[in-house]
Amino acid sequence: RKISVSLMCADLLNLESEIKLLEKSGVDYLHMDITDGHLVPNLTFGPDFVTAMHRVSNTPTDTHLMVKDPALILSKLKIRKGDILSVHVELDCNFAAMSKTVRDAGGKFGLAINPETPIEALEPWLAITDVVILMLVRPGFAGGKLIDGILDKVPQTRAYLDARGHANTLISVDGSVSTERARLMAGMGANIFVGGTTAVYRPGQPLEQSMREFRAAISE
Ligand code: S6P
Ligand code: MG
Repeated sequence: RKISVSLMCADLLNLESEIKLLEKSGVDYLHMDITDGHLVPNLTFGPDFVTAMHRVSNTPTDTHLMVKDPALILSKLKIRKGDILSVHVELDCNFAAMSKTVRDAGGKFGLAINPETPIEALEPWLAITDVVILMLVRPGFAGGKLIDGILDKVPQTRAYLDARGHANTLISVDGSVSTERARLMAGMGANIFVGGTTAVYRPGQPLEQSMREFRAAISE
């Protein structure tokens, strides 16, 4: 099981030292939310930012594109071996071509799925998908509210994937993941846990301690 920390929740004016601190605390992925102000009403990071980050860190990036034209953004990103690149399944675009680009570079292709989207939307893309990101909040912002009952989607997705011969497809959970919810979802079959303001950047508690608690919760 892996921890992916959302950098939009870090101290944005000191990201290099924030990344170093996360690495010392055992982070597995750096989660980069890229938004365009259209698919979701927010602006966060862009592809040049990810490129700059790669100059100071070898930690795999877990890039989550919340944009209307993910192929355009992907064309501006360099995928490294082990990186994850995810796009939203609700979009009408050429997922097969994007998956091929990502996999050819040694990365993993992910499909992110909004709370209200049924998991059956994944059906046509199962063979080209390595990671399913289950959104537990409405996408776009850190500190969002957990959607009622959404945790049930974790075991449902696990069963859905297993039944279709995709037991190796990873499940990532994103949005309002607390240490306690992570513990529950680990037991339900989630593999990657995105930590933000809820689990990692907790007021009044050192990051190292939050990371230790987060790790312990998903390791049980
Ligand atoms: C939400 C985004 C997420 C957030 C994450 C932050 O649109 O895709 O990756 O960065 O949810 O964590 P938290 O604990 O503040 O929700
Ligand atoms: Mg995200």
